Amino acid sequence: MRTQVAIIGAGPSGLLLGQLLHKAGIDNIVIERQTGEYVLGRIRAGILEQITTDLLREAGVGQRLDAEGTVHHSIELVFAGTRHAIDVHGLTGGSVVTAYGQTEMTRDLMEARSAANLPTIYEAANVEVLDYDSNNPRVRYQKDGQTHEIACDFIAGCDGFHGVCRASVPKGAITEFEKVYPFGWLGVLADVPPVSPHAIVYANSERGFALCSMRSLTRSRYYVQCPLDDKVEDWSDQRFWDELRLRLDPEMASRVITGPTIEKSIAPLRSFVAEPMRFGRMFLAGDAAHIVPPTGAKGLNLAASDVKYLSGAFIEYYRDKTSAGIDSYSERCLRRVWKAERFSWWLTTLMHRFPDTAGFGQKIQEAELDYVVNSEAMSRSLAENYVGLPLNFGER
Ligand code: FAS
Ligand code: PHB
Repeated sequence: MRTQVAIIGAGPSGLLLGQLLHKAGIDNIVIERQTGEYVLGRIRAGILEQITTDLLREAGVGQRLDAEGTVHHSIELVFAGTRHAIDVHGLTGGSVVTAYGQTEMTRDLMEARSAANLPTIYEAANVEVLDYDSNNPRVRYQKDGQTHEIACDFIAGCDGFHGVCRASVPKGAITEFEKVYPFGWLGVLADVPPVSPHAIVYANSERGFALCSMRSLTRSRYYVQCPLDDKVEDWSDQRFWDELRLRLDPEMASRVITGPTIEKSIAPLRSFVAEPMRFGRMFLAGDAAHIVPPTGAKGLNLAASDVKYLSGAFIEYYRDKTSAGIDSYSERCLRRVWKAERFSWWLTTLMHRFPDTAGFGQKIQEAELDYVVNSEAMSRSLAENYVGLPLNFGER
């Protein structure tokens, strides 16, 4: 087989890239090690920046997003038993975020790819990326007992944190930066109305962090900070709902509508960046290159901005016969990635209880919270990072 761009991974990065390339007339094949159902079964992100929603519309998959997505104009910070609204829309001159589950975004992209009859290899085993530092890269995989090979012009490594692409780069050619946080997030999905349908709520209580989000007006998404060694089976539904309420202000706690959870999982929190994001004719995008703690709702949105840069680079290469976009891809992505890493680290540090933070550290956190909600400059800084910095931010 031969294609112009071989995309490894059928998560949001891979599918969005495939759809944008298809619309530009660039042939691509997506190679995924799991089944499509497995990919859809992973419950993850839910808050989309304007750049992401615009890109989904550009890719021609924005219909359900526009019909079912919920636009948020503000967020709320809860600490010391009091709720403080941050008017994100007003502080950023009109920018907003949209609540629309990653699962639904992935489903829309899968359906569009299937409708266009684009080649997608699911359940591909032992995927290898070969000769990506030559002009003739190849992808090899096994399926149905056969070994297959795809010749291509470029490889897009959209295969997530545990993928094969970054792992295939010689250690001396890549630099990895990592910070692991001393706690995890226990997340639940429940078919109950969200306690706060118009604002995402972030709570810092003496018992730990909690987050109130949603997927629709009838489906809620909640998280509580938990010890890294907790297991999902340690948490009954009742224990979760009781703990969530204890971490919110009393008025909001009294309004939480509980019900049976339909998904419950614990995710570790880490900050991670691999540099560079290009290796010859192989390009990393999304979680393959970087991970953020989900506090700032940046993971999925960073994947989308990588794909925006990468799809534009490929389009320039084939249409305008220039490699300028390809050559600047890694630097442009990393400028944006590190600012999102900073914001996600900052908001995680502001809103969580750290096991080793007592006394002075706790007082500093309380002072920072008080400063953020009472300083327009700090609230604006939070707001402009939350909605996503412009793609050309800081570019001269
Ligand atoms: P993904 O990991 O989504 O997709 C990579 C794909 O590549 C997968 O389908 C995988 O099966 C495939 N793959 C891997 N190795 C392969 C191989 N060798 N060959 C072929 N295919 C291979 N972000 C937020 O903004 N908010 C959140 O609340 C949030 N919660 C999260 C919770 C969890 C548990 C995790 C893990 C992440 C969370 N994220 C969150 C971040 C998440 O949404 C990612 O940013 C997003 O999935 C990135 O998409 P991709 O880059 O496509 O990577
Ligand atoms: C979510 O809805 O999953 C979500 C919302 C806001 C965050 C993280 C996750 O900061």
